[in-house]
Amino acid sequence: MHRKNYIRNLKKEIQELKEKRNAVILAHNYQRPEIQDIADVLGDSITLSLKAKEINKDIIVYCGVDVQADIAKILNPKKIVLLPDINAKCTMALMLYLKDLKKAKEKYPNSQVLLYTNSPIEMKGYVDRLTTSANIAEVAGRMKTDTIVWASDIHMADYVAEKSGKKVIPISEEVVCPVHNQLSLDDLMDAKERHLQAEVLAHPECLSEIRKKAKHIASTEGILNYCKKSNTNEFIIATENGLLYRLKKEIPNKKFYPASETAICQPMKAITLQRVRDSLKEMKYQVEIPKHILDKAREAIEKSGW
Ligand code: CIZ
Ligand code: SF4
Repeated sequence: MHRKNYIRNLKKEIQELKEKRNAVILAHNYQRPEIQDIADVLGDSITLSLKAKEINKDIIVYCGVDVQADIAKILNPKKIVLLPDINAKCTMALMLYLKDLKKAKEKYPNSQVLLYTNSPIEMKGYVDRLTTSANIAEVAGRMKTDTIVWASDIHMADYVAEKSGKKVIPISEEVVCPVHNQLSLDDLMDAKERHLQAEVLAHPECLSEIRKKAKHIASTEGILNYCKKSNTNEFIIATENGLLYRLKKEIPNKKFYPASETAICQPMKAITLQRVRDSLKEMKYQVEIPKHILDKAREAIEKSGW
């Protein structure tokens, strides 16, 4: 079959199955263009999961990585949440271990633990507070402690310290998002030389030397909103490059350039049209979270104020 027909048929099948199952498709801003095109809602993890609460559908198809689909389930416990590909696992979350978190907590008994959403489910059932990239400053700032044990990316640990003025102790010096960690200052300076008028916008997972060059630091949704409102017409985007598709589509009169051509998250791209179709057809892979973890994680989210 001609490729165009194949894709058109797949999209039609997805649409029909979506209606039959009474489902909504959520897609993270790092998803492939064709997945962004079929999504009912696009966004960062907090936008997607909070919007899903307001949508009266039985099933959520979560196009993103496993650890973000967990948040959708925690906030929508009565709905069925489907992750279309079991291999869509955040590489950074795979570097995190509950035993390292417990060790840090023992070493700093007066601390509170702050966890980033991209983390294993058993850790979400253990912590005091949970944050996404969109609300770090607020959540960290509201914590009634001077010492935060930070259970995630070391570059974000620096960012949390800068934003909150608190002592931030990462549970391991080795945890990074490989996609943002490989985005070098050399790459960024090359992009700046090619696009002299462009403003740099960066994600908090970037190295501090990249963040220092940025006009604005925000989650992917924050970057999109900033570009919509700004009087500037050209931007260099320092994050995973899936976001550029959405920026170009929703803001066609402005120009967007990647800070690095190689900032691509493979697990995010594991979700394909075929996987979404199969997911709706076979009701797989359902996100299941033990009740005690789900309750504890929801409590941490409520205490965090989102
Ligand atoms: O969309 C973002 O900013 C990322 C990468 C994480 C999140 O919080 O969804
Ligand atoms: Fe995980 Fe990094 Fe991919 Fe985000 S970009 S899903 S933090 S590996």
